[in-house]
Amino acid sequence: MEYKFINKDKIQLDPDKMFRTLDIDGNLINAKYKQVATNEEILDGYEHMVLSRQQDVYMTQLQRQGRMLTFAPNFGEEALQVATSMNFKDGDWFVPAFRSNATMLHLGVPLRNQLIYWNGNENGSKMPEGVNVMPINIPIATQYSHAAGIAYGMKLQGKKNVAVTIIGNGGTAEGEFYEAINTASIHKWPVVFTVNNNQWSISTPNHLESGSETIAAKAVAAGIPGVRVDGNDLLASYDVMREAMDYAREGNGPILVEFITWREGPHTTSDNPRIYRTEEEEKENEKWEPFHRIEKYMVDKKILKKEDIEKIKEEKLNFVKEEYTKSLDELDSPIDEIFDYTYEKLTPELAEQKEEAKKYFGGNK
Ligand SMILES: Cc1ncc(C[n+]2csc(CCOP(=O)(O)OP(=O)(O)O)c2C)c(N)n1
Repeated sequence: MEYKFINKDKIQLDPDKMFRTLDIDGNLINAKYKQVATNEEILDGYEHMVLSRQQDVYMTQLQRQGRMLTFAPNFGEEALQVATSMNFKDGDWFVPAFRSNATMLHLGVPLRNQLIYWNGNENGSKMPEGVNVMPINIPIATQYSHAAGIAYGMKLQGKKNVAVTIIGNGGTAEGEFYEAINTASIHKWPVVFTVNNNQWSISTPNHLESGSETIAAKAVAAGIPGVRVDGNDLLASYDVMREAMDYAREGNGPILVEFITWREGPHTTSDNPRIYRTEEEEKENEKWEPFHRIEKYMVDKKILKKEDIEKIKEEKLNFVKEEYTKSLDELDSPIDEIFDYTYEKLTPELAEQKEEAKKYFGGNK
């Protein structure tokens, strides 16, 4: 098979280069661009971008009012996330980071699960049957080993499936990042390792996390392809992910995809970016944000009517509000659940703590 984006000998080392289809206003850079995704896929992907955005908007309000716990918003990273899920086939697996909301929604994780999870109840991590998404894992870069392990398992079973995972640019400074890409490369496990290079790791800028100029360059060490793409460009990200997943699916081994993006919001709701970056810098980078670019393209191609944009936003926001109200009925869980799943039999110390907690909270809740 001929690959357009993947070339093992040409890992993208140049920080000025990345694959891109739409310019800053959403016009096609190359008029001859041939759309790979179908119109239906693009519309569905876009609607999930809006849903994720509205979820972040509403959850931020709730958090400020003390009705939601600390969470990691996805502002500005919706396109690369949906471009990933748009390419999933039955049996593929996704291993999320803590900033993977849009991908998870699009892969069928109910919104209510996420509302419950971020409000402190681990039951939100129980995925419905048939949804191949692992629970959110907070320790950085562990996602890469988990995805590599899943891919290994699928290869042993002779399945034609891939595991896809994502971590932040800061995560690529962890030893686990290198261990996972190296081991998967040696054994040619079908895994697509992706990175949301949003330029920040909380308050640390990327140049203080990475000695290499691009994240894709880190693929050199593992002997795998490393591709850079504009993560705010839905079409370019979709096309690259399509090829990357095909590449892994066809038995060529792993690949590293670096999505270039910009974290529009705070790291989490307990972070204040104004302390370490300026408003001017934010405005400059937000000119490349994902929504206006794909909206312009879709309107030009008659995939979306301009007057429907506000309608879709309103509809998604109402859905988020309704789901939040319903999630409140599912928030409480018995004390036992906090203790019961780590060991088959509780240790004496934990048994004592459980009794104490039950006494303290006066019953089962
Ligand atoms: C192993 C580990 N070390 C430290 C942390 C604390 N921590 C949480 S998020 C974060 C920064 C992550 O930055 P990056 O990997 O760039 O991802 P982003 O949050 O930008 O998506 C840190 C240091 C953690 N969760 N896990």
